[in-house]
Amino acid sequence: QRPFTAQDLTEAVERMVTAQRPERSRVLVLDDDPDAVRALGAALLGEQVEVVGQGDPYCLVDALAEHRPDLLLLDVEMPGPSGFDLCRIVRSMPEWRELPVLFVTAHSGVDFRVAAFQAGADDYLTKPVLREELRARVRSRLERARLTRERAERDALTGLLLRRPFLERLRIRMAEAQRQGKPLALALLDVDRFKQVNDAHGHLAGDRVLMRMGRLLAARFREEDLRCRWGGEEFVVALLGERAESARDILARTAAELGRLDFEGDKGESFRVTFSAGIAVAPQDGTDVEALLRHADERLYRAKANGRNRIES
Ligand code: GH3
Ligand code: MG
Ligand code: MG
Ligand code: MG
Ligand code: MG
Repeated sequence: QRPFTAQDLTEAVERMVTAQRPERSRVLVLDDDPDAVRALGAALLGEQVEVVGQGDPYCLVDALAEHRPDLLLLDVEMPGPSGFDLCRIVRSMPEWRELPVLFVTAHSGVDFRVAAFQAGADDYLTKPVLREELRARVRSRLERARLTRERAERDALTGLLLRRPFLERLRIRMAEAQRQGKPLALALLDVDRFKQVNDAHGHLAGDRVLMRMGRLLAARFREEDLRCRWGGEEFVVALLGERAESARDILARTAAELGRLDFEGDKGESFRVTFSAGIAVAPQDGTDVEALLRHADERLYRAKANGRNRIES
């Protein structure tokens, strides 16, 4: 065992801080009045947001591309296109269709408010804006948007990460592991003879197996282990550091646990399932995602060829 160093402590504290600190969101304020932009920025001071101002309504599309905001505060009366026109444009852009848009305007008439929502607004505030109310509304919109994004990254059946968000996180994790000189294990899991499970016991029973796999991977692995539904009845797990060394044991325990479960088929019959897995480890098997996946896949193939219900590493 290596002694615990000051560097370890710094890293541990950093991890705690980053884990607690939600990612800073970006708010774009579009208002032709610079004082209004400044006032909104000041009102949001101290929130976990970065505020970017834009005074020219013709620059909205460019500003979206440049700043990639999580929320838009929009004025109504501007020279050129009105805030309503701009909101309709935002709603017509596939990439920004779901961007939270809050109108902030001096107009308080009901016709204006109705027009705002017809243009696609999410919320409407009148100037002078009450600071606490603005903060509360912005916070609530951002939180909602974050949950929507999070759900979009996960598979509905198993609750595990989808392939793309998984790969994004994995690339970051691999670079980290390499920098810190830590190993990283990648395991590819594939349910054995799953087509037969569906054929013999019904698709719904098959779905229940996949759901159970998702729960098992969620329970037996840690959030930082990155668990993904790769597709169909295939899953990928990435384990970092000391857990990479014991990846095989962890997977063997998971396999044993799955093997003990009784599933119910569509005629009330009970059945059991197994999986096969291939493990590849960085840096021995390579230091990029593609190399690891290739090795893990070869070993998974070997596990299948050698009779299934096996883990090859
Ligand atoms: P092997 O042991 O070689 O992996 O055989 P297998 O039958 O598991 O492999 P194969 O790739 O031939 O079949 C996978 C099956 O998984 C085929 C497909 O219909 C089924 N499948 C994929 N996604 C789902 C799903 O979401 N639900 C259910 N019930 N079945 C699925
Ligand atoms: Mg104005
Ligand atoms: Mg398969
Ligand atoms: Mg299979
Ligand atoms: Mg197959």
